[in-house]
Amino acid sequence: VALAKPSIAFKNVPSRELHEDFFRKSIEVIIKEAVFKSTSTSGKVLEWHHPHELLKIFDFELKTHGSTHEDLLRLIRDTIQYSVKTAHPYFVNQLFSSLDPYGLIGQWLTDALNPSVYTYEVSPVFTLMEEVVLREMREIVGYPNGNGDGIFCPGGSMANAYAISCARYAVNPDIKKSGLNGGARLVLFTSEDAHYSIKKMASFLGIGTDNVYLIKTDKVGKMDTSHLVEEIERALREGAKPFMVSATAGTTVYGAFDPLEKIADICQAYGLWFHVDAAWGGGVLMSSKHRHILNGIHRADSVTWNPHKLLTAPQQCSTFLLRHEGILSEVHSTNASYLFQKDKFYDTRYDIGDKHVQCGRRADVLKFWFMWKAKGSDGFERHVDKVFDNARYFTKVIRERAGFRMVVDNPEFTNLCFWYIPPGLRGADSESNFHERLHEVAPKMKERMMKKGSMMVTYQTIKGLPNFFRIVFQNSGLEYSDMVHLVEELESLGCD
Ligand code: ABU
Repeated sequence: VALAKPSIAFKNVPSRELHEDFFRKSIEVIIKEAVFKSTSTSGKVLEWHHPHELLKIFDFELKTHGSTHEDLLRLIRDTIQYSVKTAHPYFVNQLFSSLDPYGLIGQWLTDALNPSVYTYEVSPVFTLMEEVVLREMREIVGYPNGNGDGIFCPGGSMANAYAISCARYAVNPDIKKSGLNGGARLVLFTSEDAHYSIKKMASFLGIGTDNVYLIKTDKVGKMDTSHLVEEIERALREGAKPFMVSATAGTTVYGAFDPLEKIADICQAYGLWFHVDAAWGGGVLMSSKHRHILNGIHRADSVTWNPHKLLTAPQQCSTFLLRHEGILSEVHSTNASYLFQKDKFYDTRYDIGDKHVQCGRRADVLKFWFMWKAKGSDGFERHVDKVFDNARYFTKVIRERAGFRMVVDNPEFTNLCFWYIPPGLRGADSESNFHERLHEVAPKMKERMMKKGSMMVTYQTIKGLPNFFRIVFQNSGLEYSDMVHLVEELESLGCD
C-alpha cells in the first residue's frame, strides 16, 4: 500500500495495518450501503435537501488537520445517504441507471491500478484491451472485419467533438496548421432534436453555432431528409462549404432514430462526412431483434457509442469509432518527445495517446471489457431485449389507465414520453388555459416525488408542447411489477 511507504511516512500517517483496517471497513460500508441498500426497492431513491440545508447538515468544510478514520467512515456514510441512488430501480430519470456488479468491480480495479492510457509502457494491458474492444464494437457497427480506428473518450459530447474535428480535417487538412482563418465558411447539419453537444462542440472548435444548420424533425423526432437536402443546397448557394451531417440514433427526449440509409445516400451524393451520434442508441446493435432500427450505420464515417448508457457500464464509458484508419493521429498528434519517443525498444504504434486530445486518460475500457467477459455478447443481447420488452409493457399499462396520454404514440425505443392529466384536469381539454395548466403538472409532480424520494423521472417541453414526462428504461433488472409500481406512484403523486 503506497501510503505505508517511507516517502510519505509522516508521523501522523497510521501504519499499514490501520490502512488495511480502514480499507476493509470502507469497502464494507460501500458494499452494504451504496451497493445493496441503494439498489433495493425498500429504500428511497433520494433524501431531498435544498442546497442551503445540505450545506448545514453535511460536513463539506476542509480543515488544517486531517480527520480520523472514524470521521472518514462517517463521511462515507453521509455521502451515500445524501446522494441520489442512481442504481435504484425507480431512478428512471436519465439515459443511464442501474448498477452492474462486474462493471463496478472493473471500475474499482481500474482505480486501484490507476493507469493512464497513453503509452504501451505505462498501460500494456489496457492498450491491448482497448484495441480488442474497439475492434469488436466496429464489427458490430458493421465495418468490414472491424477495420478502422477508435478511442475511448471522456463522454459522448467529446466523442461528437472528435467527429467534427475529423470531418473538418477531411475537408481541409491545412486547418490543423493554419487554423480556420480565411477559409470557406464550414457548415454542418444535424436535426433540431439532436444532442446539444453538436452545437456546443461546433462553437468549441471554431465552427460557430450559426454554422450548425438545424434540420426539421417529423412528429416522432426523425430527421426530415428533404429539409436536409434543402439546407445543404442553401449552404451551397450562400457560398459556404457543407462538410458534415451528424445523424442521431436515439435522440435524448423521444429516443428517435434518424433514417440512416437515406442520410448516408445524401452524404455520399454531396461528399459530406457522415457521423452517427449513437451515444444512447448504439447498444441496440447488440440485439439481433432490434438492431434494424440502426440500418445504415455501417455506412457512417464515424460513430459515437456510449456503453455507459444502454449497456449499463459504469460512468463513464464512451467511444468514438471510425471506418478510417490513421485520421485520428493525423488530426491530433503533436509528437511530444517526452512521451511518444520513436526510438523506444518496442512497437511504438501501441503508444496510442497522441491520437487523443487529452494527455492523461482513465482506462474506461476495463469495466466494459470485464462486463463483456462476464455476460458475453448474448448477455448484452438479453439485456437489451428485456429493456425493450419492459418499455412495451409500460406503454401498454399506461394506455389502459385514465389520465395518461402518450406524446409519441408508438415509441421506437425505451424512452417513453407522456403527459399525466390529474383527475382535476380531466375533461378540461377544450378550456382555453388547458395547456398552461397541464404545463404546470409535471414540475409539481416532480417536486413531490423528489421530496418523497419515491422515484425520479424527468420532464421537459420541446417544440412548445406542455411539459411532459420522459421515462427511460435501461435497467434490465426491472420486472413488470416495477412498471405497475411506477405507474401507480405517478397516479398517487398526481392524485388531485
Ligand atoms: N447525454 C445526454 C444525457 C441526458 C439525459 O440523461 O437525459
